[in-house]
Amino acid sequence: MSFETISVIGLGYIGLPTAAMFASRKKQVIGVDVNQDAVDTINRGEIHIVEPDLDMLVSATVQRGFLKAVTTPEPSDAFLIAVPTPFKPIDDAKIPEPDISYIHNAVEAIAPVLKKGDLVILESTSPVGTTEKIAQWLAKYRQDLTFPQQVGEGADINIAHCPERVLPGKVVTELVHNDRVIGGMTRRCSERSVELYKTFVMGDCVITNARTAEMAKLTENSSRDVQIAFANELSMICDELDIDVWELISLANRHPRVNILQPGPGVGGHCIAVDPWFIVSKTPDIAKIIHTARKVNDHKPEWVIEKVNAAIGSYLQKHPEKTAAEVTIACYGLTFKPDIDDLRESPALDIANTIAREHCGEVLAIEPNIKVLPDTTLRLVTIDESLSKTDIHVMLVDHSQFKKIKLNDEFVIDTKGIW
Ligand code: SAJ
Repeated sequence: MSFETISVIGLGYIGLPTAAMFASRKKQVIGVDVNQDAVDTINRGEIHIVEPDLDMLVSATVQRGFLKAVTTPEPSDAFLIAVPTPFKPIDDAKIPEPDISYIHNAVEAIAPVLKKGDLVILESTSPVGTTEKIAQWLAKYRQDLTFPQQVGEGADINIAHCPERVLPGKVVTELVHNDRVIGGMTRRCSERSVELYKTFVMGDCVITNARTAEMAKLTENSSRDVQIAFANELSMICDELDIDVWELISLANRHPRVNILQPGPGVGGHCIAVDPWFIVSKTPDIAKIIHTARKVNDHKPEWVIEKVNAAIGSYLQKHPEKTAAEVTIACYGLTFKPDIDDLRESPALDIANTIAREHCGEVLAIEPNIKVLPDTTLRLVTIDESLSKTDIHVMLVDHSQFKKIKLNDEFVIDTKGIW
């Protein structure tokens, strides 16, 4: 049986582009989201997130009648779950625990409309064992249907984990061209999933089991986190030893088997700073490197703030006629990485907010990708205004606009090495 109607549960950074991609291949796509505003926006052919080329895709598919958004699931041949999997609020002493309640809610919502032959795919990054949990929850809600854990290959409902792996800012291209890991609970579950993704995926669809697929996704992001932690640790060591870390890394990377990533103000976003905890919380006694990398990356913003405080001290020593209240600090960039508008888990935003809270003088923010700042005392200014009045410049995100700035000032903290 082929897939005529496909539902995508969760219309965020992954769900909406995925829904639009299926719709662009002339599938009937039903996007489901609990956020009525997002649903209304999409049904007008507009988008509520920023992602290159997504606006055209959504507008065209809605206009042609292939994509619609609703708040309650409707019957479909396949259901893709792409809801957030954050971690629970923690007290400092503990390891953050994943929060899979959004997945549970999504499963509860689709259960009543499931029918024999349907495929359920978990796309959200999830702790190992979540796909099996979904199967158990569904079996509890729908005792009239059979599931892979009960009958194996011949189950009424097929279930798989196919983690999303696309890079924010390049989602539309990467959805089509990246390889996909397909972790079915049975061979049949995997084969049905490959059939579905082959609607638009040009990369390879590589089959494994659900647990390995869950771990593959967590491993990819943890590997990057560990590599960035190495770069961040080097940057702090080099500062202590008076060595230019950027020059050091470019020299070391000339070795044919060395490829060190770039240090920065810390690691942000909703993936790399979160997913490694899903491994650490499951295997806390074994996941030592992954845990330490998280701690190194999470510590980096504090280190940057210490550098800013030291710079204020040096500035006042050099300008004894001034008081701290007369020192203006500018923070360049607030998003979690360059050339996007996403502030989630952004170390740059945390650093800028902390400086604004602790410094008695003026703190400016320059963020070309954001028009209105969320709850903060920072004042958004243009690059020109900042250059005309700032005493201490703090480079936090290497947006393309900032690379053109030529600074001759003495008091510069450049966490990205672009000046
Ligand atoms: N960063 C550095 N130094 C570097 C590279 C990145 O400090 O050399 C920082 C960035 O500034 C940012 C954070 O790391 O704060 C994460 O940025 P990123 O570009 O590495 O990754 P994300 O979070 O945008 O997307 C990642 C991707 N995963 C991998 O590259 C292994 C993407 O493919 C995943 O789909 C995505 O996570 C996800 O949704 O899980």
